Amino acid sequence: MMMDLIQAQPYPYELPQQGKIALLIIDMQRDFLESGGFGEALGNDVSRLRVIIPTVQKLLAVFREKNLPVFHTIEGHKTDLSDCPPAKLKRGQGSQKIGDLGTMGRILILGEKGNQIIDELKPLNNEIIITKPGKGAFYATSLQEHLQNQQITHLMITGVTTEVCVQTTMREANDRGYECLLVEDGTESYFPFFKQATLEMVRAQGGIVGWTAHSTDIISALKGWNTG
Ligand code: C5J
Repeated sequence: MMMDLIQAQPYPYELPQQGKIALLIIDMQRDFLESGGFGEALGNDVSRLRVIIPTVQKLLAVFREKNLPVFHTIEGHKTDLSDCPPAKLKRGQGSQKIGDLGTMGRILILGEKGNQIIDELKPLNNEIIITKPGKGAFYATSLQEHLQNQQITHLMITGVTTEVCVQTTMREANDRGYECLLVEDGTESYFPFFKQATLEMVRAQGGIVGWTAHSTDIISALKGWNTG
């Protein structure tokens, strides 16, 4: 049987013959990509992350066109912060912390303006949004249950930031048996060195955490792929 492959590192990534592939878009929320949110409160230049928006839009369009599942995640906490461990609450040296009032509402709080996914990647009604209190998208969420219910075996991972929520999620997914592909130009960090290190780390040792690939190779393989 002919296998459908995506050019990837450390070697070609096989599209599933059985099972399904889903697109995971991690934390593309205003808190990290716009001024006045959590990213800026931690002292970062949030404009750095915006370069990946067109790439993620293109991938999203292909997944929608082919009727393949898409999951969005949002990092955020309940209004009373009961799901935020004191250690996380205390971290950071900026003047603003999680729960403080910023220019986009309370920082990193579910439902606030800053906590919404950016307009450019607005989820459709049939796309699941996973809200998460941690960095990994599996910790204290229903993601695993949704993936299992939909027989998803392969994950294409995008979003921010590469070395924090994206990498944590990819490692969690790898430990749960998913075949993970990190989209090189569909993820970004406030620190270029951290992004590069993460790409190299996950695909090292024969793909110890998974694969990495460029979006153009992914899109051309997906377009020619018969999903059955
Ligand atoms: C961070 C994230 N960096 N989405 N969150 O705190 O990577």
